[in-house]
Amino acid sequence: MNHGPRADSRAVQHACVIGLGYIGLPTAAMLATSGIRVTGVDINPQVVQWVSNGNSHILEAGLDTLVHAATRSGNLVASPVPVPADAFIIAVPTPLGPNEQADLSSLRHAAEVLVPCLRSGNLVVLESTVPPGTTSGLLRATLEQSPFRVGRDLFVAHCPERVLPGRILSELIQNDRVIGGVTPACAEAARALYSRFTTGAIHLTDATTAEVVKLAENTYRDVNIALANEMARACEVIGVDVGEVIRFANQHPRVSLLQPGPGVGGHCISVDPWFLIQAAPDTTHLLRIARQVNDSQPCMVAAIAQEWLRDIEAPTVALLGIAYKGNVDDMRESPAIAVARHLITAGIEVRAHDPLVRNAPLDLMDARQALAGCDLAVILADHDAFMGLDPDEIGRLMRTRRLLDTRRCIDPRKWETSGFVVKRLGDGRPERKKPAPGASE
Ligand code: SAJ
Repeated sequence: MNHGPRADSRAVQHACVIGLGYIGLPTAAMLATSGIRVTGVDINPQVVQWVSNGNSHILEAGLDTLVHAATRSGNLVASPVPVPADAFIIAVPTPLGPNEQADLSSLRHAAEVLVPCLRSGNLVVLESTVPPGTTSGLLRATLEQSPFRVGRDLFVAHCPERVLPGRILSELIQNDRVIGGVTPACAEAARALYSRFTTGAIHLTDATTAEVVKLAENTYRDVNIALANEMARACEVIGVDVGEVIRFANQHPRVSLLQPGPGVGGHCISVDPWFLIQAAPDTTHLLRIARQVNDSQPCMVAAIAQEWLRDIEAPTVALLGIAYKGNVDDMRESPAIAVARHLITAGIEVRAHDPLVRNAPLDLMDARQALAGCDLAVILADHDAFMGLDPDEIGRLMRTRRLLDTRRCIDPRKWETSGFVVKRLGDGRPERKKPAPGASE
């Protein structure tokens, strides 16, 4: 097999990172601080302006400092369009489109605009999560609109991002990476670039296998969370506490159950299983069911709240934490939106508070405003900031002292001591405890 030109790590002196989002910006800043000149590209002029000024538009531990250092050193510049470089990394959104099919329009656009910049010997790496066959299909075909042929003049590989929002910078360095090349030489070329900043092992394979590996990782979590959510429902019926069940089951050396919650949000876990279903619709029944279970959690949470508030006329609910999970400011696919929608449809007044989220499709209030006169507080995201909440103070603000903890993150005894009735998802209580004497309920 002719593997084309050989990969040479020293060849990459200038990289162009297309898409300065949750993955692209940290990757660009990391490459720049590893000594490579980087042009970060984004179609959003505000992002280009923001990064050019040395700022991160994403709330992520350590990222502001890294972006500042990268731009100040002169190694990171931002641009609205790609420029010729030795290597290109594509990290653009690949959301779900209509009918649960992948929307690859941003990827198509990114590949098309980099075609005029291509030169012989270039490396193009796709980091975005995509349906199987996209790297060797759509991406390769678009790049070959240039005079160059993949495997002969160009190196093309898929290196799926694996970092956890909230721990992006350390995981970018430490996590193992799977790199799939359109040819083996393509994978080698990408390895040479990633080994500039990765301390984890780099595993080489073909492009489609790497795509399926990424989808398998996130699908594993989706199915596991669906199992935890279904266990929580079963424990409610049986009358035992799912938290204790999971804790003890996980003592088994080969069991690792995840946690129940208000639903699965974020741009990955709730989306990626559909890319597998799209590729193999007749053999992915379990994946569909898991998606249904997780998608129905917000409705479950709203139903529990609604049922609990039946004895109160014109009740008001405060949603605490509307990000898709704890300690992030990210609202994408957040289950909080669906919980709010269900409650509003049921005629319940809904207020929302999140100490981290800046832009939300719900009106946000500060904690005191949101809780004043409320009948139920519902914790939807386990932000660290909520662990320090003072139940006495909150109890004085609320009309009725009820707390529904969908993340099982607070200590119920502390709140019960302050006169709260506390319900945790899957706690299997046959009936809610009566409030402590003297409580305002
Ligand atoms: N969730 C639960 N129960 C749990 C764990 C999570 O209900 O036990 C919920 C969360 O609250 C959230 C959703 O699931 O709404 C997803 O959260 P997550 O922390 O599992 O995942 P993400 O979307 O923040 O990041 C994931 C990570 N994938 C894996 O852990 C396999 C990350 O490594 C990936 O890089 C990222 O997706 C991605 O971009 O694919």
